[in-house]
Amino acid sequence: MIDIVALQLQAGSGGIGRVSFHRSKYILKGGPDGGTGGNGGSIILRADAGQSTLKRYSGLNAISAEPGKAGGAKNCTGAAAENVVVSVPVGTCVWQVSENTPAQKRRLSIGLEKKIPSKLVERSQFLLEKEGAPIPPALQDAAEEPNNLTTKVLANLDLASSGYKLVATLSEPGQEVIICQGGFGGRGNQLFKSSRETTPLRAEYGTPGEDRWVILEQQLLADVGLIGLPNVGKSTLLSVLTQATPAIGAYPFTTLEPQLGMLVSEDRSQECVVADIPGLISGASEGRGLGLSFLRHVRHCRGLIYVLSVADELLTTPVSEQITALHEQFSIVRNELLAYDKTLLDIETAVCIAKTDLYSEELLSLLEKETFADITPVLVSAATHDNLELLHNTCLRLLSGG
Ligand SMILES: Nc1nc2c(ncn2[C@@H]2O[C@H](COP(=O)(O)OP(=O)(O)OP(=O)(O)O)[C@@H](O)[C@H]2O)c(=O)[nH]1
Ligand SMILES: [Mg+2]
Repeated sequence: MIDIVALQLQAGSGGIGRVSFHRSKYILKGGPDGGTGGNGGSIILRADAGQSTLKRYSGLNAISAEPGKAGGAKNCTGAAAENVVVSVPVGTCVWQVSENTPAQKRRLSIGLEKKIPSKLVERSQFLLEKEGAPIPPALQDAAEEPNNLTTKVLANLDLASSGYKLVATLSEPGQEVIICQGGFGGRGNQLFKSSRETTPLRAEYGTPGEDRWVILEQQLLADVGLIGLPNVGKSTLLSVLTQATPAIGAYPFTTLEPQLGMLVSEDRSQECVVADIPGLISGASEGRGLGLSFLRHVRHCRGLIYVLSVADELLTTPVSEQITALHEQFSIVRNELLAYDKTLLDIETAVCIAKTDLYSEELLSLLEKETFADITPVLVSAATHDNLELLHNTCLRLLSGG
């Protein structure tokens, strides 16, 4: 799943203003008639309910809109360029890495929802020695290119503490953000005519388009996340709680990407999106196993369910060891969450002990009295569906805020 990409977004600059003078059969040198350039195309991000991933933007480095056309003679205004609409999945966050000067000016003065009016935009002029002389090139103003945003770095990036700015969140279908506004067309020499300046040889450059490097991050919009060590039975629980059909395997790291399923209350009045998160291991915060990049997705969950189970090889050991192992699992997962982002510990939590069909009566009766950080665990078997309804209700309880 491609859920994070870095891209340069470049709006088009405005078309250059024209220096020209009216010519006709009987008038050799008429008044100035250089037209204004057209506006550059803007880049608009739009949340599209039909878009499920950011995959189409992976491997792309830049998306640009065209510049406006130059102004023409005879007071012709250059054509404006088309806007470019970039469709992203609902739930996409836009983090800014760098921006050029016009991009910064609008962001700080107007915000990205609105366009900056032309009167607030700085313009620069050029002066020709004579009509038809070459136009000196305009100064360039580009956003600084980041040099460290490889796919691997992106996958493990903790955006919240990266220093990048969250500039927009597209959470509603159809929501739009003008992420880069196109430049304005430069005025032609016709507009500089005055009683003192009857033959102006000056006109304006088009203003530069906004240029931004951004990271687009797709948030999985899950209500409840299932977290735990590899192989504890998270995907199996998702498959029995919801209609989802995740891969299930008798080995660690079967799940490589978060999976979602929809759980519906019996009276169909409530829906809860449950996410099965790949297994965490001790040291995941230092990049071991699959790392912790997936925890990015649980940050917005209403509730987290820690899934614990006794590993097959411990099923024949004394029950006290089994219980100790469960407590160890709980603290490993908790410590990894803490290392990733301590605010994850503020999310409403439940504990589920899975695979109870495999356990001895003795273990089960002791587990009934056990608590994990003061939380009474729900004892469940996905194989026999024992207590499944209780877990089902736990998800709905977390959804409605505990
Ligand atoms: N007997 C029994 N086996 C179970 C139960 N739940 C899961 N298992 C088995 O446990 C193994 C791991 O299950 P998964 O659901 O893939 O575990 P996971 O936590 O998603 O694992 P990762 O994706 O690797 O993190 C599989 O062989 C399952 O068949 C259960 O309730 N009873
Ligand atoms: Mg799994």
